[in-house]
Amino acid sequence: MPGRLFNSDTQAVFYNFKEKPVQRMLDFDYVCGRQTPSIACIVQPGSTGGFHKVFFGSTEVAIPVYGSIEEATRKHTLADVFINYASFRSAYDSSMEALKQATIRTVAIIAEGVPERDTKLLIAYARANNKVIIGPATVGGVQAGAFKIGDTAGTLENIIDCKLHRPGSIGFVSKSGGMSNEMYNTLARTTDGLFEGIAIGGDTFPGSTLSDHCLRYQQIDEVKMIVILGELGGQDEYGVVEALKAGSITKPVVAWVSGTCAQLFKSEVQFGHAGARSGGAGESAQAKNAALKDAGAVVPGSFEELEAAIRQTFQGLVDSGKLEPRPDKPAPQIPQDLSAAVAQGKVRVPTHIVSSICDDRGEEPKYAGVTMSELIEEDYGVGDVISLLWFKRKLPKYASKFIEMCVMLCADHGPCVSGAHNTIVTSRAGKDIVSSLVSGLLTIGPRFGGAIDDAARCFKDGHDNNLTPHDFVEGLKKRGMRVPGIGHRIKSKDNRDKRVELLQQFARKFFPSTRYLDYAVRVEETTLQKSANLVMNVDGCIGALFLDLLASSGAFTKKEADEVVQIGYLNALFVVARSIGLVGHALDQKRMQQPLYRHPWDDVLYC
Ligand code: Q5B
Repeated sequence: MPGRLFNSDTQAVFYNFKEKPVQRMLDFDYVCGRQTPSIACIVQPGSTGGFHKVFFGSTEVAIPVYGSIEEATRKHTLADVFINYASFRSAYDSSMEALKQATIRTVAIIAEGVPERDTKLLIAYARANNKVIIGPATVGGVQAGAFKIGDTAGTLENIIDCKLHRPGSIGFVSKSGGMSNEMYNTLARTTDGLFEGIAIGGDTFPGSTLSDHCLRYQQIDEVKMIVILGELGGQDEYGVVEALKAGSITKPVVAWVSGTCAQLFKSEVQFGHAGARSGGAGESAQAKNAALKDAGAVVPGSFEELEAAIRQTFQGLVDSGKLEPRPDKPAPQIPQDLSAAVAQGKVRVPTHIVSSICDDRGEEPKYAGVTMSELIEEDYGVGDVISLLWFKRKLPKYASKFIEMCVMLCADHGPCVSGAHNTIVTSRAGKDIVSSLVSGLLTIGPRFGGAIDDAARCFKDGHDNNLTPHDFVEGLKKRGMRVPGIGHRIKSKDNRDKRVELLQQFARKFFPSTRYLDYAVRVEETTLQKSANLVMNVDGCIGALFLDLLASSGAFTKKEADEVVQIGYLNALFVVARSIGLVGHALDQKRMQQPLYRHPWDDVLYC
């Protein structure tokens, strides 16, 4: 196994994008003073490429993203570490593929639960090809001041507290990732800090062993002392024992094997890690601690005494002149993420959007303060939902019923009207439902379906200014305007629009007042004298009745009612309603597999 795995130029291929560990690696780089980010590229299986933006200090950098390991390693030949965040299901395939890349020397496998058989195959390949596996089931490792794998050592505050932004003199290896964090802290308090730390992972068959890393530390000059944290279960610690006895490790070793409490249990105990199981006597923490002590390691009497043992051993090296403590250096301040600073109330940021109708932040969304549960429990209808989201209030029952009637009665008017025609042609051109719907909706305007707002404005103006219907009609004519809400292509004096009749009947029965409708009817009497098809149409009827609703329901102030008319809410009723029919027409054409529409030549006057 090679001695040194990392330095301050080491770069990694990060497999299976995970935002937090990627950003944490780059934050570590920044506090270490690295010149280049430690992640050369990201492999996102199946991706078509692109970039991922991350902070490198206070500026952003773009890290290339590739869809395959082969492409990533071909394009980033200097990246020799592969950090594998694949799940336990795919960790074997991706790790093996990475090991087979000539440029990759070290593979860190984060996943827990990788089948032991798979791990053994990976180990065999790695050993045969002089490559290093860290893990599976590991948090990774760190070379202080140089390179860090994924989430190792936790938050930036912890990293700085543990002095990991600059190198110390201790080589550390443990099985547990969580305990390695604990030990980095201990080492920062008792020594000049960590040089390199590796968590080999808690599986029964780790990709690299405690002794593998101790033997590496033996080769690294900057490592002056080795600290080992083993655990009960397995034989791994005996590799260190052998190396000590054989003289392959000559640097001072302080070791502790945790799990001594297993003896207090009557039956076999399984701790958190797959490999942490009290098996035969030789696998107990007591046996391994004794063997390590016997081989020359400093082994304290309990975990509580480990800190003192490390401190004394380190001090002994300093006192004997074998170790000159590495200097501390202040870590650069890293800018705080905006979201974290906002959460802590440290900064305030102006919002870019103001919204007042729907709040989706709580347990359940609210429409104008009414929860989804209330909508269902209290039997709200579509008219109530429109009232809440458009008018921000609950209207009287008759008013929301009226809105629902408008939606129902305007939902469709056959295939020949402008909107349906467009939708049918679009659907037959092979376009999707949304495109077909939208092409129909785009015909809604002053002549077709979109005359409701103008009808309301004009009838309000005529009524409120006491214009006689005659003066009202003639006044618009003088301005070259048609009366909005009057006239229909097929409806006439003797063929009234049933929709208009139904709406009028309802309003006369339930509305407190229908004075605007009455005015519109008198206008209609005037226009019908001109031509039989100048009837009040559905747009005109809805426009006039909405004026009555706004004025007489008691739900709106005069100012609010004027605003509704001025902004123009009411064409939207036709839009909502007719969307139902247009979707129906689009689906109808597809269901019947209608071919591309082409208008016949003989129906066109070529001039
Ligand atoms: N004249 C609707 O016109 C239509 C006049 C008028 C004074 C008028 C026309 C109009 C105002 C807009 C309006 C909503 C274009 C209609 C709807 C939904 C629908 C549709 C469906 C559905 C029909 C003949 C003569 C001319 C004109 C005069 C016509 N309208 N004068 N005020 N309002 N109305 N739109 O039949 O002297 O010969 O030049 O613009 O309210 O869209 O079902 O089909 O549910 O889908 O084509 O109900 O009324 O009449 O244009 O040949 O005019 O009457 O000035 O006089 P027509 P034109 P002159 S509801």
